[in-house]
Amino acid sequence: MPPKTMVPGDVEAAHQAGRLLWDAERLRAKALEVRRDIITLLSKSQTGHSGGPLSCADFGTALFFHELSIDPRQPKWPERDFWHFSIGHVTPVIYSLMAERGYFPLRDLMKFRAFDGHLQGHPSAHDTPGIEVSAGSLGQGLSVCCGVAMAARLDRHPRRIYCVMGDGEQQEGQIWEAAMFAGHYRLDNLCAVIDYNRKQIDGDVEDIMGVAPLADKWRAFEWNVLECDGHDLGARSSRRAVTAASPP
Ligand SMILES: Cc1ncc(C[n+]2csc(CCOP(=O)(O)OP(=O)(O)O)c2C)c(N)n1
Ligand SMILES: [Mg+2]
Repeated sequence: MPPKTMVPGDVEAAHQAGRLLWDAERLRAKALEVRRDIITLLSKSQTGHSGGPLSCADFGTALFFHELSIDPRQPKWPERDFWHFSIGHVTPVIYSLMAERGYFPLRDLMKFRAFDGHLQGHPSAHDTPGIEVSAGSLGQGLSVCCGVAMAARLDRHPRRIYCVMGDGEQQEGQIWEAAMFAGHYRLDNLCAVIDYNRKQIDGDVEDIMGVAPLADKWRAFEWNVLECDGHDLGARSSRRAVTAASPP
């Protein structure tokens, strides 16, 4: 059965502060809107990546509309969870999730990569309120998130920290230093999500420089790893994906 279309009240509900904990039906409907936004903004701007954004659309919706405790009207809300897409090239999905959640108006998506807009091709903390850290150079995000997670622990701040990475990105050496750090220091407030879509720009990840067996590698770095279908919003697997993949 196709997901229901959004009812007007859902727009206001989507902009609420805190952790939304939406159920699978609402998540499916919102994920469809996110996919529509991605295609629309890419068609309008005639520039940008499509593959990575679309493969993040479903678990990304679970992250923003079920899991994260944030206040889109106050991006710097001191109590907020910290989220970061280390794969900066997936801005079409990042900006769609932000707009649908209420960080800025949906119409701004039509100015993706425009000189008179605030949505750069890669996320810029200087231009877009809500983007915590600029990104684009692969491999750096988990290190940033380790620092934020360690700081939260030292401050006794209850926030959780979420880092989204790509599978091709796993070829970057810096990720493994950060993985080792998180495992050693048992950063249990840190959750890493890897979009294992088996593709990167130049082709299949396994042909270019294989990352398999990826889950076993992370387990060897002392992480609690959960493998699931990031498009399946019904079986709680995407929800579990954004809550469980963290060091024990
Ligand atoms: C350090 C660095 N090297 C190369 C690139 C160019 N680049 C942008 S996206 C991408 C592919 C990344 O693959 P993956 O992590 O699987 O993301 P997906 O293509 O699946 O979205 C590359 C190599 C980059 N942004 N940063
Ligand atoms: Mg990939």
